[in-house]
Amino acid sequence: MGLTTYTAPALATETEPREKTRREVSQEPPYKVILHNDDYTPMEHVVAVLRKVIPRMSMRRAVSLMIEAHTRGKAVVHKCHKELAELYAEQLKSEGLTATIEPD
Ligand code: TYC
Repeated sequence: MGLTTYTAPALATETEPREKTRREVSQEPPYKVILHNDDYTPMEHVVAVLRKVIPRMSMRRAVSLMIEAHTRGKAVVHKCHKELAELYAEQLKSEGLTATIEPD
């Protein structure tokens, strides 16, 4: 007979795309945790509290943020979703610091 119909086997690249890989990306709007300066809290206490409250806060970064708040009046110490920002601000305040949150 005539020509044999030849159907190429589907290449891997021609198969149905797999479901999109799901990633752990927050859908929640970011908030800033802001540390404010004051005239009385010892610098060492500010550094210690930052390291106690904010996850993965290095000594170097805590000192730098404390100095920024001390010299400029305030410093953004963390960004995260609103509930967590509220928690960190409350914990900073319960240790005697002044902290607020605001949308990023
Ligand atoms: N200003 C304080 C002092 O001179 C130190 C300080 C720094 C306090 C940062 C609060 O968020 C702050 N002892």
